[in-house]
Amino acid sequence: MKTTRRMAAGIVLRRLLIITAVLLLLLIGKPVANRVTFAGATVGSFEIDGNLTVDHPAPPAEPIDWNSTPFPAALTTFTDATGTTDNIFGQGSKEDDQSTWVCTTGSAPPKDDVVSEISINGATPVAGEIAVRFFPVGGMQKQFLYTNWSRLSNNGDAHIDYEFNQADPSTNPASPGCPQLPRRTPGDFLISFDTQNGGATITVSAFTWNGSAFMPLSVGNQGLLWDAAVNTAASITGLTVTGTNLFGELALNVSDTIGTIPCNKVLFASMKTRASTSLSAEVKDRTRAEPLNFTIFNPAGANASGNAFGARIQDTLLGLNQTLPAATPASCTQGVCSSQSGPGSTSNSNQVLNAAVPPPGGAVLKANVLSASSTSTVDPPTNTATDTGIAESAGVNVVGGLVTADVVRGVATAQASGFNASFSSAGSAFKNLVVNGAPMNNVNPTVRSRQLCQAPGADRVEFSACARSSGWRNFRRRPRCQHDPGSHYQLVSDRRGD
Ligand SMILES: [Ca+2]
Ligand SMILES: [Ca+2]
Ligand SMILES: [Ca+2]
Repeated sequence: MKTTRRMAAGIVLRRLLIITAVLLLLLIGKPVANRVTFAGATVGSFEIDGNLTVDHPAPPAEPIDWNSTPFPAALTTFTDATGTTDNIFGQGSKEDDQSTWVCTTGSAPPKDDVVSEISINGATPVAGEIAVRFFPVGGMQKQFLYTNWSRLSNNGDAHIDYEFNQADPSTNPASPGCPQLPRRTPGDFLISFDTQNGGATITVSAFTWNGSAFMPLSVGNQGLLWDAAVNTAASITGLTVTGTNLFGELALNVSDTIGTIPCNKVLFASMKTRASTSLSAEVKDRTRAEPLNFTIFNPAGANASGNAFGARIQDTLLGLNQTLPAATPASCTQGVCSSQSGPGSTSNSNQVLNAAVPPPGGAVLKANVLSASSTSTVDPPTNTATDTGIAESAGVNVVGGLVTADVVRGVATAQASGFNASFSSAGSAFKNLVVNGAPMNNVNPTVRSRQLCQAPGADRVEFSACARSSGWRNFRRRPRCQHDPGSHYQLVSDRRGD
């Protein structure tokens, strides 16, 4: 042949999903309607009463407690073990001197052993929580921090720390013996919860690290700028154990005490216990350091969108550029599209029977059915935005038998909350796939799976499944975007010859 002929025939199945969840912090809150329905102490419209239950008829939603549903504040949770597998500090580790820290495993003293005993509305128990939100006080938005803890034994007072560090432990460890926790840098801060007389007296104090020592910060008056309580009833709903002074909670007006924490600030938070009130005392138990979550629950500001198509055929030689089935709705530029803003669900689907490209004959692509659907959902109970696209092709024949399949089915689900993004291709499958005359094993792709097959005759066939989704956190200032690898799922046949 005097010229090189090239035929490239295209894409049997391509799937692309983009999902974004945009959760906006509403700086202008509504006035609390009816606070008198709760007789106990509140700070930041949070029930500080030593239990987890909302103790007033709801609605109104305020004031809140740990089992408020939905819980209207960003939540960071900690779990912790007890017994010989517990992550603890070794002997001689002093709170105020990270050079002495040794992180090891073993049993913490029972009174200093934080344990996962807090089960919110029947969920898997946790050892402690930190929540952050803005709430109006006298018409001004103030930032509040709410925390709780649970421990193994009430045989002694509780000395619980919540430490907030700017360094990432994976790059800046606390000490050679304790790479699990972050090294302190100036501006880090510590909030301490100390009981006396079995919980009859509680002291909340705050400190900031100046580079070499913790300096005290004023937290103002109890009942006004902070309040705290332990459980005085031996049995409370949501605590998986029985006994007083095994659960504690505090609320702190951050804005008017230690200063508002910028929501775009990356902070790692951890819980620790101390042998006594003094900051030079030994530290005992510890949790993992977790990224502090600033995500605000606001499904009204979330959006889910995505699209799907059964086949896209592009062939420059023949001048083909077609997506099947056709756009639904007509404004959709890439197959079947759906989009949902705010709570609810939207779905679209379309199909084409006996597809032949180009007609007649379908030399590039023939298929009995090409169908596609896309469903977008914003779900307030789970605080997630989800798009699921499904593309199905039956009786597929590409380029005169180069690729044949009884069924090609692609399912892609992308999900984003304010903090996490995930992708799943569960449900995707090929049936009786034959490439260039060679039968291929049926393939069931999974998340981010990638398989490369070299078929006889040097034709290249690639199967891939990956996801692109984005979730946003720290919405108040500069959003930080989290990306998973992109979302497409495709079977490509590319044949070249003389
Ligand atoms: Ca309560
Ligand atoms: Ca531990
Ligand atoms: Ca523990």
